[in-house]
Amino acid sequence: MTTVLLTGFEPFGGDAVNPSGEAVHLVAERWSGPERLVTAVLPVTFAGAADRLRALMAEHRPEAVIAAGLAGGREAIGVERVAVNLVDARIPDNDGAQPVDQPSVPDAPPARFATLPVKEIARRIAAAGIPAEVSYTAGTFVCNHVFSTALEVAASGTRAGFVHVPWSAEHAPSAGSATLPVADIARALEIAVRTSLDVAADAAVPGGALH
Ligand code: PCA
Repeated sequence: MTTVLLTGFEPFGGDAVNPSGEAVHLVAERWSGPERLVTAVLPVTFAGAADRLRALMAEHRPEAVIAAGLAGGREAIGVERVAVNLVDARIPDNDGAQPVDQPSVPDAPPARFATLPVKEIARRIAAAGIPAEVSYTAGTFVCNHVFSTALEVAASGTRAGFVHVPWSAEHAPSAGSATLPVADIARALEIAVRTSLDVAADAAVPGGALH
């Protein structure tokens, strides 16, 4: 049976909740197949997150892997295209570790591209009325580290990618923060999963960023 792995993250950086983890729970609750969906919430630690992802991929051998995380301040769902092979932590992780200027995956290329149909995923999420865009940086913190790891492990054929989500409306850090309802975040992740399973080639439409 086809298996897809969807992960979110625990809270970090002083936030009480992480909408990526909450949304992953919602997706799991209402998943009706026919594929098998495996979900997990990863620790926001350099030492733990990548190991956990590697273990999950080894155990479940998914055809597709989508990791999701919070990008507080963003206004749209960001379907990440580029994983840079760099760890440079601007804040400590949940272990208190703050590694600087290290490769995410030793002896791997400087960057890798997501192997999901990123433009089509963003297009379908936007068509569902949820703001979405292709993003060209997943940062250099734990999310990018997990994204790089997923692409390293998936080099053998699994499709893999990363989706950054805004703060949830239910747990906005302050009035005026850019947010989305957690139900919309969950819907966006569902669309990302469905599109990754159903669409082999990405939409050949102009994208990119001017700056
Ligand atoms: N966001 C952080 C780490 C965990 C998360 O949800 C990031 O973007 O790296």
